[in-house]
Amino acid sequence: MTLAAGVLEGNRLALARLLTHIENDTADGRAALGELFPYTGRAHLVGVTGAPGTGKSSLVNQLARSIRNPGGGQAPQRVAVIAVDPSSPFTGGAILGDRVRMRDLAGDAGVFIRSMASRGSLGGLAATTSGMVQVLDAAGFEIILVETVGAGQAEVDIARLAHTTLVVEAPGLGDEIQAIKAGILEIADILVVNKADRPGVENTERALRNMLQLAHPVQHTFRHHGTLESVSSAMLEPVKEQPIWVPPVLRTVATEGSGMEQVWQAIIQHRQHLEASGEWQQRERSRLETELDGLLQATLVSRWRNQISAQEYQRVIARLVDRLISPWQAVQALLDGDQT
Ligand SMILES: Nc1nc2c(ncn2[C@@H]2O[C@H](COP(=O)(O)OP(=O)(O)OP(=O)(O)O)[C@@H](O)[C@H]2O)c(=O)[nH]1
Ligand SMILES: [Mg+2]
Repeated sequence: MTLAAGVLEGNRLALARLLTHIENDTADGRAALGELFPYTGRAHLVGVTGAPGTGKSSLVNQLARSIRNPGGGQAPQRVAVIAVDPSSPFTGGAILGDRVRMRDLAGDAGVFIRSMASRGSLGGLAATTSGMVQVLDAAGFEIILVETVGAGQAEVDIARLAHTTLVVEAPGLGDEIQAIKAGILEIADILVVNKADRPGVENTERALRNMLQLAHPVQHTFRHHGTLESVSSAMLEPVKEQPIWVPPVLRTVATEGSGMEQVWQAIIQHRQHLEASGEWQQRERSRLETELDGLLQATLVSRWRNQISAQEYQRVIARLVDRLISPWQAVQALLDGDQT
């Protein structure tokens, strides 16, 4: 039986092994992705990002528990967690978080947790994460939580991958300022102020709400050819009266598990909003477009690098460094063998 067939049957060992193939970007892994792709497109991808140490791992852990034990007689959804680059050099907290998570949720067949450190594959972190998400989606996990440490570009990449993006802040880190710098509000669908047991929570919350008020009545963010763009909603309104999603600001104490039900409900509401507004389809399309674009670029560059000799490459760089040719001329020389 192929690994892909094993995954479709719900075999956890096959799932774990296939994820390793994806992480290492093997030929078998790519073949399996081809087999599984028709079974994808059902999962709700939730990105969880934010500054180091804000409590993302703790939150994801508690959220997974909440999802597995929903109130009001709802059927629990199957949840998978991918922790990207868990060995944060800043806090080291995530490794501990991972262990705690394992222990809490171990033995529940409706939960699957995977850490991912490698980012060496073709197409980089985004391609690997996206492949893993496809495998978990095909395996029948309905909610896939992807935790990344916010460091600029990674946050934006996750937002492009996810249907719903949670940005986690914590009081007292000067995060309000960081948020503006990173343009984090642009990508946040739900804002979580974690560590609400700490002093300064009101300030953080107020700062976020103020920024949202500035941002939301006049701005509408959408994805166009994989890039985030925003236009004034006045420009959109004549075209179509679209319900606008204003990101809620929610308090949590992840270490105690408080506020989780509200976060989970907000995630469900966001999905309903995406479906009702037609944005779900738009995001699906731009997600796939972005992925294709990334893979295409990586593949073309790597193909081209394979056919040019290292010697030739070094020769052009030497000429560039000596300022005999400009960067554009260097590109031309490498692509067209132009002997400028
Ligand atoms: N007081 C308090 N501490 C918390 C809360 N949530 C998490 N912590 C603590 O904050 C530290 C970091 O938590 P993590 O969950 O590892 O944070 P993280 O954002 O995943 O960290 P990185 O992945 O390293 O960026 C740990 O010591 C947690 O116990 C909270 O709500 N209140
Ligand atoms: Mg973490």
